[in-house]
Amino acid sequence: MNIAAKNISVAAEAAAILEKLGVDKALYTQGDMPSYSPVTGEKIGNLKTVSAAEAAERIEKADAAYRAWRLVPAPKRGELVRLLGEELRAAKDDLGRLVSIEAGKIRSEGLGEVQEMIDICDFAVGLSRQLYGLTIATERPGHRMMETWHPLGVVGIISAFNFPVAVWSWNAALALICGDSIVWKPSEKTPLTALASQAILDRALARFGDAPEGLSQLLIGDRAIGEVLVDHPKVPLVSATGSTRMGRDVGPRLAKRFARAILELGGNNAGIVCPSADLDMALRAIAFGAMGTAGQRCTTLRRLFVHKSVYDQLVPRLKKAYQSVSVGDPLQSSALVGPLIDKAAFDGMQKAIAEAKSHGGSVTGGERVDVGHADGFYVKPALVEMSKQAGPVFEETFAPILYVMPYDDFDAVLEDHNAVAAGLSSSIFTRDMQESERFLAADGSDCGIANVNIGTSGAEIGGAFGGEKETGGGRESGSDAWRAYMRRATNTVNYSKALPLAQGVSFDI
Ligand code: UN1
Repeated sequence: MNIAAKNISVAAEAAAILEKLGVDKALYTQGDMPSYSPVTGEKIGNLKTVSAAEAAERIEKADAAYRAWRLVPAPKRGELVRLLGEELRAAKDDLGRLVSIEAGKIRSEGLGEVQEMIDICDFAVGLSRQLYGLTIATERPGHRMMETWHPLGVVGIISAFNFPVAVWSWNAALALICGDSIVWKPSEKTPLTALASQAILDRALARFGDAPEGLSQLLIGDRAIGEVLVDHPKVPLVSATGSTRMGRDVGPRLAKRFARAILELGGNNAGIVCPSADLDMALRAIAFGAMGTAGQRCTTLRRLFVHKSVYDQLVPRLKKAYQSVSVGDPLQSSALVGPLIDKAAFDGMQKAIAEAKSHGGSVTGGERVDVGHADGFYVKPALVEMSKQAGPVFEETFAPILYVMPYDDFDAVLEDHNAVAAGLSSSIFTRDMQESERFLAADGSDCGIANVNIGTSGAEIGGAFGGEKETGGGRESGSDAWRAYMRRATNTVNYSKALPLAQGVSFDI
């Protein structure tokens, strides 16, 4: 098959999936915002965008929908999310393939992303019967104190290209059971999967029957449209996933109007391989964490500290894995590493590698790979041996570069581990309980996610997801992340005939 024929098939395939999922063709063929597949570099859509005025109108509609939705009992709201989970199960293969076409993920990871959506729906359905508030002992006789969790309002969702639909679903599923409406500004790099997800939710809404109109809105557009969402007074919470640079802009804007922010920004995640580590296990975990998704997860393993006593056993094997890993078209091959999202990502990777070399780094891989698509940016993942952290090691480069460094002192390596600006994910490989517990302790890893004997990426939805420092501090997905999507009211009820004041204050008139 020649390249042109392959190119036609990617665009045609995307169109066929969108049609099957019931997306209005005009939305992705008759607009002026082009979208491309990183698989071939081919244009796969011309998206209709919304104007700032239209975006504001949609937010108003979502606000009106919220006002009705908040009165629907939470378990009934859960029924909508249950139906969404069913529709996602039915659409898993198609949506997963569209994720591969649009974000360049290998098939298994495209499907895994949709599975993550299904999982959060299941979680949210259960949660819809568990939005518990506390009953609290009061100091006054004949009183009762409790807290009630109420819906919050319109939840703005800003998502990134690398998890184009799962991160939306984390927010959407929780927001919907919490009684909120949702307005989604997806990445400009992945608008088609957003249209598809909205269509899938529309099916669930149709089956549900009487949900208020406008409960879920989609804003296709550029940064200016994201700003409308961030600045709109009727959006009390914005959950934004993307670069730290984006978060630096979004965070203060939200703070200025006292809106809530859930920020999930950059990661510069590290692993530590200790002397007692199971090296076979560590090797597999490191390979997936560093090379999986072509290094384009916010949880990707980017720094690896290996104890000197096992360095020469592990690192040569790791280098071999880097040399032999299959890089290729995620749709037409069984490759483990697909393309980078675009040329800018490729240029950023080359720049970081050059900088690492200038700091004494020794590089395996990193070169462009020709898979037969002239406009696709495929690379061999890069393993860069450094004597210590320097230059680009301190930055997140959104590409498959793993910096590997030796260590010999545990306290010192913990310090190096925490010496970067981001604080998302981390892992330690050890069979020594003192080391693993120390890593998880208050003076251990400073990240939102700290793992033992598994890699940094591929978190399950059941835990709270997010990180500290320049990662932004937000938590999404499982555990009690739902609380951020609701407002808490503390209620004190006096069922006595007296009016005792708290703190023993007397005020007799
Ligand atoms: C992201 O890269 O923004 O833990 C999210 C993981 C996935 C989610 C990543 N479950 O790698």
